[in-house]
Amino acid sequence: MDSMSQQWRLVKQVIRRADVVFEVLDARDPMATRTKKVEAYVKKLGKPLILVINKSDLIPRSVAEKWKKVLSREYPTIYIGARDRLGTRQLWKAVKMAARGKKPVTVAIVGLPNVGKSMIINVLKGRSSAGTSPIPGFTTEAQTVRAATWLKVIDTPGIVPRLSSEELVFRSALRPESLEDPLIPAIKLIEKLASKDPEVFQRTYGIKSREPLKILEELARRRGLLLKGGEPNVEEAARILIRDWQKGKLVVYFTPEDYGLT
Ligand SMILES: Nc1nc2c(ncn2[C@@H]2O[C@H](COP(=O)(O)OP(=O)(O)OP(=O)(O)O)[C@@H](O)[C@H]2O)c(=O)[nH]1
Ligand SMILES: [Mg+2]
Repeated sequence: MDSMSQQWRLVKQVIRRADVVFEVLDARDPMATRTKKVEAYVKKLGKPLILVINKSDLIPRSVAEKWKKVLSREYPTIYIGARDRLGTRQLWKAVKMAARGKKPVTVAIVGLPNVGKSMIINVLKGRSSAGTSPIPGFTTEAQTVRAATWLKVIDTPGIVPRLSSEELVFRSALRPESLEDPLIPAIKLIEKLASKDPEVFQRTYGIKSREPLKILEELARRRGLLLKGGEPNVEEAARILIRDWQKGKLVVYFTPEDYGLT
């Protein structure tokens, strides 16, 4: 059995133990970071599911509102910024609403790697109790935390969807070190980000070029990443760029309109 099905088995176990499931999404592209498999499983069990758009500090509030409106047609949806403790009240309200007066209540926190599940656990707990990291795949086991006398929350490892490495890189779900060839995924990422915001590399790195390979070459030169012959180490630059996207240093976001939703 590969590790992906092991993680999924573990997440399913946690969902079965929970009364309520919070599916955490990345505000920069909530649609792309949904896991339909999770949603279908929770639905099958007849348990309430709440969509929690996290990292909303990275997008304009108006866009967060639009996503909330669109996604609320399917599931109750809130947006928060767990790192900066934004929307903590909404989070607690959602817990209470979904619990429907049931006490004690157990909430499972699930979603892709790196969306901020462990950070949300810490918000509910009121202090750091789950380890967080910019490296996707950080949490490897389910961890139950008592956030209130009546509330248990369960942190889970990120679910890695079965997608190409390009698609996983775009979802910040893959460690760039694990890529044998980071170049193609990085180029695809540059193209995708530039298609939404052509200025992003100028803004973030001060690099004017709009050509993916040139951007990587320039990034490598500026970081002093040179190969023996003096050529820029574009592979290392590719890893840096992927990491900067994962860390939210490169800021580009997608809107419901990009999905034909209004
Ligand atoms: N900008 C921003 N970054 C956040 C927010 N919440 C979490 N992060 C960052 O996102 C990264 C991942 O956070 P975690 O809580 O470790 O994510 P996770 O979903 O538990 O990840 P795995 O354990 O790998 O599945 C960390 O570097 C956090 O600092 C947020 O609200 N805004
Ligand atoms: Mg985690």
